[in-house]
Amino acid sequence: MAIAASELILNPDGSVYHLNLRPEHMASTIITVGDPDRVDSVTEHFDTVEFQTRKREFHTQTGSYKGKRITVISTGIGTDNIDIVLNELDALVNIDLKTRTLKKDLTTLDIIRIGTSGSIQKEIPIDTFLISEFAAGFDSLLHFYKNEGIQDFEMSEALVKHTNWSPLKSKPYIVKCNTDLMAKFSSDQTIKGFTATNVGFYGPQGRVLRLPVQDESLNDKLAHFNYKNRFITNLEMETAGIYALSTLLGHRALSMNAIIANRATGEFSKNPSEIVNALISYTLEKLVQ
Ligand code: R1P
Repeated sequence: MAIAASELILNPDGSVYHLNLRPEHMASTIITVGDPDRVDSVTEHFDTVEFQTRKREFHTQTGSYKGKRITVISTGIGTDNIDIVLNELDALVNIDLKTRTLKKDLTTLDIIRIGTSGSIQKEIPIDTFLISEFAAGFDSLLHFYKNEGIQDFEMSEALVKHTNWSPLKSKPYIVKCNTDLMAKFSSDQTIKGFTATNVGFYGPQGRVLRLPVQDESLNDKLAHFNYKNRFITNLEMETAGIYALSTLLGHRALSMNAIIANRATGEFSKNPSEIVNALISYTLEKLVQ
């Protein structure tokens, strides 16, 4: 059955609605970044850039690094954008856009996020590389999809109990990275982490400017959550959504975080772009090894 024009929206040139991409524009290895300007910071290392486009917060360039074809795309901030990016990237490879029908042979994408993040553990200093082994989504994205078998319900229950999680907030979902990618990108330069993906930057992450928060000890409780010796290490705003939808769609995903802040000590990196650029170089090298 063909997918209706209202459900899979295409632009007049045949590209997908938000990303402005046609299938020939994308590689099967994707790097996602939050900041649209970070796309250039990645592709400045490339041998060639064959294509680029930009619409809203979605800036895309495809090119090659040491002979490997890679697409770099910005997602903007938040898992609401991840819903758009993951579904449209998947449609580009797994739906025939002419007939609007699912392809018989599905393509698996490798999706690597290069993001910035704040540590909530004193022991995880600023200017380190952290790979998210697990992610806890405090947004509700996964709850909108049928998702049997991909969440760790037991760990989620333990987190709800430990934090006395308000039932007015959506229940955290806990998902995992692709372990083959984690092995490929890990080294003595990286630490393995458990990332909390939050729905906002200020109140949801415990930053108080003028507005008091519902639970002012949430970050502290998160930092002390210990589930079978797993500790929540850092906060950001996309990883859980990427892991959740990649797993549901059959893609492989990994989130690499440049730790630019330490919320426990109050420190912020003196040169955040240096650590982000170092993580970009590290990730690109690992991709071609
Ligand atoms: C907040 O400043 C943004 O920075 C982090 C958060 O996840 C959020 O998107 O990641 P990026 O630097 O990749 O955008």
